[in-house]
Amino acid sequence: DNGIARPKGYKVSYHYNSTVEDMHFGRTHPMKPWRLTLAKHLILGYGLQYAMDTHEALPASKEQVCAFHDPDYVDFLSEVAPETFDRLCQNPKFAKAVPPPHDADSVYLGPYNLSTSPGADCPVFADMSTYLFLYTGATLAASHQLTTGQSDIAVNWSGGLHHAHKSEASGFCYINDIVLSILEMLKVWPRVLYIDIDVHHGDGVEEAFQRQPRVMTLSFHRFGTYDDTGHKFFPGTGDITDIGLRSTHGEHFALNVPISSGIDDRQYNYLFTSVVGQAVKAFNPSAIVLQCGADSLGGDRLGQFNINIKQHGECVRFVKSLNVPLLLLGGGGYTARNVARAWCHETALATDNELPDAIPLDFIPRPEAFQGRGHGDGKLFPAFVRSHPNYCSNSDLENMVKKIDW
Ligand code: ZLM
Ligand code: CA
Ligand code: ZN
Repeated sequence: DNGIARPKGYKVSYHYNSTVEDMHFGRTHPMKPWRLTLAKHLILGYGLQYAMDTHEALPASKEQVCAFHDPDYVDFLSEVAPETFDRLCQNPKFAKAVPPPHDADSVYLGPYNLSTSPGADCPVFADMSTYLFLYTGATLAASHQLTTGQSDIAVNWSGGLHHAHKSEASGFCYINDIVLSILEMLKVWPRVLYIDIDVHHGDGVEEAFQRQPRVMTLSFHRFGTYDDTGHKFFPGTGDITDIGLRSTHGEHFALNVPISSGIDDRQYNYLFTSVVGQAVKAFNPSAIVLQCGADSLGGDRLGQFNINIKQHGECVRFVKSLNVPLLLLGGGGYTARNVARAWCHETALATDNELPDAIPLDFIPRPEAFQGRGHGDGKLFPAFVRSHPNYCSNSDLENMVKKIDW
């Protein structure tokens, strides 16, 4: 008996298709879908499948994806593969989407910001269409569970790809499954709150709903320039002054919390609870979508925060305590073993289970991924070495919360 139980009085559904794990963006590309394999191993190793209904996801249809995306872009995504890319680029329907040559990196960019060059953010890789339509199908199935009242919390760790635009891929994101799920929710609920704790700004979701007062978007993210290069942290948008378009009544429906590198648990918790608390009070959401990007964790390959797994989870706990239908999605996360830890812990929180710190190493296929110094010593909540100097002063954070108050 592993002590794992179903939550009392509410239902959790888990949406996933293991096929996504086998995808490769490229050998050294930071996005590693096999982080989802590690997450699955921990979730099954701890026995959390007994606490929720697990659903095998089916691919989204082209029609479903066209609810937000441009139909030509969707055609391109459904047909593209490394072998078909050059031929598709010759098709006049797609030729118009080719951007001017990009000089920042010496990477050739094709239509829709896609590229077969391995150095690109959004490469064309083998079986890419399968991957895209599956993570989207899982998010749509999860939101369907919520809108039909069959689940109170629905989870898809393979989704949460917040940078994709209507007719352009961006920042490892091709189909914006978040926008598609919110559009479904708007069919049954008056107001949807979107919260994004990925270390990057949730620009694609914010942009899609800038004229929709029934959706409030709120992103916490690293903002500013790198010390060494002076380049902007991706995507460069989401300053505190970015509040979306104002309605005729003067209200605004986008909130952004730009953060410097090195923020610690206590500071992040202060920002999150203050700002989310205010947003919920003012907006009174009927449902919430929480993008749980794990690149905000300390030790992430791309992120620059010092957040521990417990604090990342506290954001989920806080949002769950608001007791409205909740969609939990993944997103970024580039140190695979920690992504797996965070999303396993958050699956436990969703189902009201508390997990022991000692990972059940005998019950997982690849225990070495979580063992040894530097890999977290077999613990679910290892202490991260504080890897980034903290540039966040308490007074700056307090002033930011005051500015956001309305
Ligand atoms: N170059 N390879 C977060 C999306 C972050 C834009 C600078 C491409 C990388 C990165 C790609 C193998 C989410 C930018 C970067 C290099 C223009 C970003 C391929 C390393 C590699 O080694 C790499 C050769 C690659 C990409 C690093 N790209 C780091 N940061 C960002 C996008 C997505 O977490 O928010 C949600 C899933 N892109 O900074 C450049 C400006 C492209
Ligand atoms: Ca964010
Ligand atoms: Zn990110």
